Amino acid sequence: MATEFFADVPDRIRYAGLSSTDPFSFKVYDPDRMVLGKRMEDQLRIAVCLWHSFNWPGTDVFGSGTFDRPWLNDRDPMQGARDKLAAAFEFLEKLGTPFFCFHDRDVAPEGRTFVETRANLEAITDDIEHRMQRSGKRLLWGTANLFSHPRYAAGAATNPDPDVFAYAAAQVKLMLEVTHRLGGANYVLWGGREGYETLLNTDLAREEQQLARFLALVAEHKARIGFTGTLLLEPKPQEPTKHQYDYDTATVSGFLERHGLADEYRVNIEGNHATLAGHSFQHEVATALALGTFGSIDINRGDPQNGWDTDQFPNSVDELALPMYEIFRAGGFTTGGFNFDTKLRRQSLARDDLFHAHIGGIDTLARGLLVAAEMIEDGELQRRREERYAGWSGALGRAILDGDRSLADLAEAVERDGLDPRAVSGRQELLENVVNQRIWSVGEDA
Ligand code: XUL
Ligand code: CO
Repeated sequence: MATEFFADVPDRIRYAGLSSTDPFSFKVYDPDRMVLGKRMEDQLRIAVCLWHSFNWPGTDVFGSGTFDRPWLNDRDPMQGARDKLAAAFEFLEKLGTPFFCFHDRDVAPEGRTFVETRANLEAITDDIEHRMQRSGKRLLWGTANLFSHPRYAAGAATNPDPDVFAYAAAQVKLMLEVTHRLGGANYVLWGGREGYETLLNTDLAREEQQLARFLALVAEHKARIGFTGTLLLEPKPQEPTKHQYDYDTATVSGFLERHGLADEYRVNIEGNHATLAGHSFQHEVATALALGTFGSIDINRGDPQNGWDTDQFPNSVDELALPMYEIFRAGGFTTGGFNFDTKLRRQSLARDDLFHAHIGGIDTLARGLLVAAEMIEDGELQRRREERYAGWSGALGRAILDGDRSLADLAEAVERDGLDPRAVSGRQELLENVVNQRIWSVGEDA
C-alpha cells in the first residue's frame, strides 16, 4: 500500500482553539501548553491502540465487519500486516500524539507452528522499530493476546492443561522481549480468559495458584532481560468469561499482596471496566492510588443505557474531571499514560471517523486536565478534606494510630472525659458545587 490511506486528512492535526470550525483541529489539546508544571503532551501521555483502531473490522455479535480495513483481507497475511502498520503510523503522525500500544497478534499473524509465529513477529518488529525511529513515536505498552485463539478457551495461566500454560508463557516471554527491544514504557497483562464459565468444572484454589505462578515467572523474566518498564495488570470483572479473577483494583491489589507480587505489578485501569464492576471510574483510580498500585489508564466510557463494555471514546468532561483530579493530585503518570482503548461505532465507517473520534476524546482529556489543575491549584477540595480529618492530628487521634491506646483505655477515656461526639455535616452538595463551578469556569479563560 504505497499511497496514503487517510488521504483526505491534513498532514497534521493542530491546536486551533475553541473558536475553530475546522473539524481536523484540536480545540483544547495544545501539546506545549504548561499545566501543573509540565507540557500538556507530557502530562497526558496519549497512546493510540492498534487493535480496535486497525485490527478490528467493525463486527458485532450479529453482524460482519463494516469498516474499510483492506489489510485485514490481504491473501498474504504478512503483506497485510505491513500495510496495517503503514496505515497506523500514518495515523499516528497525522494525529501527532506520542504513543501507541499493541498486542502481538495485532501486528503479526500466527504461523503454523510457534517457531513460525515467532519469526513473523520478529520480522514485523524490525518494521516497527524502523517506523518508530523515523517518526519518533514511542511504545506506551506491549501485551500478548492470550484470549482470541481457541487454545485459550479455558484460560491461559489458569487453564486446566499445563501445556496451555507453557504456550502462554512462550508467547509472553517473546512479547516481553519485543516490548523491551522497542523501549516500551510498560508491559500489560489482561486476563481476558482467566476466569470461569461455571464453578461446576472449576478448581478456584488451584487456578489462583497457577495465575500467581505465571505472574511470578513474568516478573522473573523481566529482571533477567533487564526490562525496566512497569508490569501492569488490567482489571475487568467479566466479559468474555462470566467471572474474571482480576475483578477490580481492590481484588487485584489483594491478590498481589497475598502472593508476594506487590512490588512487581501495578494496575492498568480502564474506565469502562470500572463501570462494568459496578464502580465509578473515579473509585477505581482513587482505590489504586490509596493502595499504591496505580499505573496507567485505558481511557474509554460505557453507555449507561446498556452497561456492557462498549469501549466508546470519552466525550464528557463531567465524567473525567474527578478521576483526573485524583491522578494529577497524586503527581500524575510516571511510566503510564492515557491509552485510547476505544472503538468506533459500527456505522462510523468513513476513513476520517477514526480522526474525529480521537480528536474529540483527546480534547475532552485536555479539558479534564485543565479542570483538574484548577481544583488542585486552588486547593479548596483538599483543604476541606483535610479539615474533615483534623481531629486525627490531635492528641487522641495520634495516640490511637500510634498504637498507644487499648480498647479498655478508650472506654475509660470516654467515661472519664465525658466524650459525647456529635455528627457534623459531610458537605456533599457544597463539594459538588465546588466541582461544578470549576468545570463551568475553566472554559472562560481558554
Ligand atoms: C479488553 C481490553 C484489552 C486490554 C489489552 O476489554 O481492555 O484490550 O486492554 O489486552
Ligand atoms: Co483495555
